[in-house]
Amino acid sequence: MSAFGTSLFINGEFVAGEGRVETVYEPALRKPMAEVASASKGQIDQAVKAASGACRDWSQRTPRERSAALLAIAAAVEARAVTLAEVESRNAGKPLRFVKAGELANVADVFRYFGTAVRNMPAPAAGNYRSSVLTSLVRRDPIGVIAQIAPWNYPLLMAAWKIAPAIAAGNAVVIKPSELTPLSLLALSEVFAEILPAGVVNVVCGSGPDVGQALISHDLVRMISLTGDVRTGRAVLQAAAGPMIKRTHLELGGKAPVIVCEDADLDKLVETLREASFYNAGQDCTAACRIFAHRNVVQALTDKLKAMIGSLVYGRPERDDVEFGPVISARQLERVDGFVSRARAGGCDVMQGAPAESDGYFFSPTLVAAPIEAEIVQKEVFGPVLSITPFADVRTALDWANASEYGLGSSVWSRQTEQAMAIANALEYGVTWINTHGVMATEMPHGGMKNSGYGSDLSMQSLIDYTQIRHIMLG
Ligand code: TXE
Repeated sequence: MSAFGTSLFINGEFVAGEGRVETVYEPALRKPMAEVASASKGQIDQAVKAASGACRDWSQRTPRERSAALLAIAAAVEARAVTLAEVESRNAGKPLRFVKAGELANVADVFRYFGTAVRNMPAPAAGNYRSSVLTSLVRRDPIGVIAQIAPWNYPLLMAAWKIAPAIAAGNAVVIKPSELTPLSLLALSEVFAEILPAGVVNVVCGSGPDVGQALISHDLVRMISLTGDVRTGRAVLQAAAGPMIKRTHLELGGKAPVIVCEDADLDKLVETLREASFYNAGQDCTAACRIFAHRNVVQALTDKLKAMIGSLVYGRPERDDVEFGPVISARQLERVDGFVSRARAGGCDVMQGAPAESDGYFFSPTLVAAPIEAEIVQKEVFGPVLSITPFADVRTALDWANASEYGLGSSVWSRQTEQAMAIANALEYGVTWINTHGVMATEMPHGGMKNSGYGSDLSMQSLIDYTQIRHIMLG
């Protein structure tokens, strides 16, 4: 049975939600796209119990068997890439050509990578550390039921980042997509229904405070993984400190600084920022959103950025010439507009690209020249907005970057490798790029520091994060 738009996926079956009905919008049109009935409290309980039951068998499967399932999911994603991309593009407002060629390929790659990685996890050591016993073994075991809360900016890709390592490691999951973008994960659940044993992956839809909160508070949940706002991260930590203590894995956004030294290649930088700042309408936790530029190059850089922003093409996601689409919702549009309006009212110089079409939640690409203390330089805007602030010496730029509450993505631009490396080493950020920005590799860890959270997505490290280390001593 098709899940699209109307169902939950619990214990291998598509079932109608018994909770509140949420209208899901198409942001490029400001129009409803589907009605999705949320999970009731009883259905959340059923999903968690289904995961708990499925875990008993799934956790005992060999890496080879689990790997085969993940590789089959990757192939099925590729076979359905066009349909999945169309759903994702309409619901999240992303240019269809990028979703087809980039994001869906990455979803398949993530399942394929973790399907391979789990067979390459080294067996932990055995040894003897006391004369009175025979040996000590270290095991890396699954944790159990993982509650996963996914965001709306990359609905399917973030779901893949969460589900693939968790099930590869032998856990079972109950995942809640964002109430704004549940449709692509419901469509992908048809693949889970065909390939995975019932209960290994369960999908419950609904709002954060309602369905999300009930899910993360459930006593059978052993770990909570979230990609979302800092405020939501705090709700997760509180739920984790309930009657049953839970592990947590948090990715809570960022405010990526771009430190531009006097000798930086400005043309390469501007070409990179075209995508690194504006892909997905800037709704990206590592988006290059605040430039700290040496005062001797700030004017030249501002001129080049203005020209680039003036040439950016944005609009309806099905057009094959657009670089980005609308922001996700009326609320996000209001939020982004609020930041820019307050910057303008506070005396910042605001430069914008082509005016936005009014039929969708579009926001014109924007450059704001602002002092370091301005709200727009300090807070996560999550829209197609870039700020630029001059500095006199690199030490100041480094101090500004490290004073941030966030610590996820950052980049350094300099032709002198030693200078760039010294700055990169001193940055308190989980990811630092040198002379590039925003490039990801499935094999490399992605995660933050400070209010950006902790725990790694992608890489062998993520697989390790979804396991529990155990010691068994043989007397
Ligand atoms: O996030 P929420 P919002 C940042 C970004 C954005 C801001 C607000 O700055 O402008 O957050 O976005 C679920 N228990 N990021 O309000 O609410 C929610 O249903 C359990 C950065 O939309 O955190 C959704 O599934 N779940 C970010 C998910 O949390 C709860 C991605 C994320 O939405 C919950 C998204 C609760 N009490 C926003 N409350 C990134 N790190 O990339 C909410 N949720």
